[in-house]
Amino acid sequence: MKTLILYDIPSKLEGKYWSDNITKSRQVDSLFTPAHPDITPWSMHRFALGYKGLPFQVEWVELPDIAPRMKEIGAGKSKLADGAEKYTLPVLSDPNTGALVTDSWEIAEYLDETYPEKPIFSHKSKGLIRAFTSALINLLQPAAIFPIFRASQILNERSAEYYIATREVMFKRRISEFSPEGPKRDEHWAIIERAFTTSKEWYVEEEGKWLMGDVFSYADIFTASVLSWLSRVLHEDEWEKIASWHDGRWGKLLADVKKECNGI
Ligand SMILES: N[C@@H](CCC(=O)N[C@@H](CS)C(=O)NCC(=O)O)C(=O)O
Repeated sequence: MKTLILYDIPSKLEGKYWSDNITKSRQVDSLFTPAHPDITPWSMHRFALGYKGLPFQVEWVELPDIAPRMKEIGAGKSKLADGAEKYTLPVLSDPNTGALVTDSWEIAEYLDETYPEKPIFSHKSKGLIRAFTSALINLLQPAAIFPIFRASQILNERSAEYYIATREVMFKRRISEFSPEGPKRDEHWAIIERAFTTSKEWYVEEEGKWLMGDVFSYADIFTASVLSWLSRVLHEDEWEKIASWHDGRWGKLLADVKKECNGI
């Protein structure tokens, strides 16, 4: 089997990946106002590839190089919330089939259809999982600007410059005003905590560590991707706080998903 290629954006962090900036796949775009970027915890692809045991390598592309590089390889654009189209990552190239897939949700669907052996959308759950991912993102969306602010601090210089400039336009404010310490930051924390409290209520509906009880699915990959993103971009003490909520549930879920996905 030939190695799949995942195009991803590097960071200064060890291992480079940070995934998840807040951008989200097509299925939730329509729920967002253009002023707010959506959430795409990209680790989802790493997790999905790892879960299925597919060999892959990452080609790192700095943010300002995404459009020229994607044009060069012939990748498609993503549709944004406002209907505009833009070259974005992640993009997956599969030399086994010749497929070149843009957009997180499309990548997840492609992987499950092409490599069905260990399904991530079993029991005809795709529609429900899509609704779940939208719901989770919408809970977090109003606080996304806080991790976005932190993400600007972990990118390599060229990407950081591009990211700050484009996100300042997107949010119509200076980066220093994204999540200033004090009441604004506290509000962001309260939103994040509420989002995870609601998620916990969804998770405890079934017995077992996964959202679907004993059945591992893309829903868990997605939740873990959000957690992975937070764990990468936030400061250590900030991530520790989230990891410890609800008796350590979120730190444990991330560790469990990583294990399930062969250590990815
Ligand atoms: N709907 C796409 C959105 C992906 C997305 O927005 N990616 C951002 C990551 S920062 C991107 O590549 N942005 C390019 C840019 O800002 O120019 C998906 O879910 O894959």
